[in-house]
Amino acid sequence: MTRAEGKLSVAILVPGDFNDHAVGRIDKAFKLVRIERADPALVTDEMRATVRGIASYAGISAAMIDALPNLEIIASFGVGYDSVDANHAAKRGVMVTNTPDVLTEEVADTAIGLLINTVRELYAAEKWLRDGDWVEKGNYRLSRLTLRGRSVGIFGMGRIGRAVARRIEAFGLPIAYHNRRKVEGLAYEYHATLKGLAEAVDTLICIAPGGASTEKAINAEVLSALGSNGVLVNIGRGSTVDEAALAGALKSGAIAAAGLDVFADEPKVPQSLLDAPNASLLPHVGSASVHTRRAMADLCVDNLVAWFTERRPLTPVPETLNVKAHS
Ligand code: NAP
Ligand code: 8YV
Repeated sequence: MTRAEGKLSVAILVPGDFNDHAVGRIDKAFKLVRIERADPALVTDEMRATVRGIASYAGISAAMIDALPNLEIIASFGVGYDSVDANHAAKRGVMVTNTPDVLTEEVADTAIGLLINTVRELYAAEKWLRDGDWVEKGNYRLSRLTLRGRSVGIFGMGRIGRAVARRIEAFGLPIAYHNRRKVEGLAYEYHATLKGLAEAVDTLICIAPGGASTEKAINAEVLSALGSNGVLVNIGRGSTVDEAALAGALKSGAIAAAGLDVFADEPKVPQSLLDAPNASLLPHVGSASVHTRRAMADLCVDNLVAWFTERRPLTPVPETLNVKAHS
């Protein structure tokens, strides 16, 4: 490895839009290469010959990995990496890293904000005030729903799920959860199936990863098990919810309300959800504060620096744990 004026002679490809702080650090430490999007058709011969790392928000497909024969590492920005083909990366001997922990508390805060907004209609109440309706028409209506008396189920009791659970405990509400495996030493009630969890609670918070194993797991059957007083909050991935079934359940009253930060085809949101008065919708802002995005950017770039200076990643994803650095 050669260093010229503190810069590593390693080309890092950054597809599309990316965090400014991360771009600044990559430009300082490496040879920054920009491309409009992570599309193999846009990869030039020079990129093919020189690119050894990718830093990205967006998806990296198997074809994109194959288009870069000298690729060693994909530093994905975010803890969820369902849009990166990590199994293919592992087969090709390419390391994949993500940004766990540094966003956990921020995303848990957002989940709680979204839950309260969904149940107590804070956005609609503020709009009532701003539109002059308080003066013109009187008090905002009483919210039909309340957190009082609710029982909460967490789908995905991982790092963020546990941070959400700690906050819910402070509200005095009982907590249960569903994962594929029971978490040893965790006192909350465990359900081996998602349907079983939905039957046991009236408030379901999803913070499970996306991908094949959770695809449309929250379907009509699970929503009907949640019941007519049911509230769904999804801050995990949009792909985990059958959105057509959810819109139907919100319209028919099969569940009472939903709060969604994530959607299956972002930034597109189905009209049926936009039209639902009992849905509270956010544009994927779970981790979106300057503070937390900077910490994520630093961890993303620190992974690249550690890989190219010390030949080790800081936060590898499980699929590529055994990938070794070429010496
Ligand atoms: P984590 O610590 O890996 O937790 C994931 C949890 O989900 C684990 O407890 C896991 O347990 C469970 N799980 C995984 N696959 C499952 C399946 N098929 N069925 C049931 N449970 C399953 O991850 P984290 O740091 O908490 O992050 C979780 C997810 O949140 C990310 O992957 C990302 O998609 C999402 N996220 C969203 C935002 C946002 O802005 N909205 C921000 C950050 C993260 P088992 O392995 O035992 O099943
Ligand atoms: C980010 C996220 O919005 O970390 C995740 O999994 O969903 C969010 O924190 C996203 O990764 C930025 O592209």
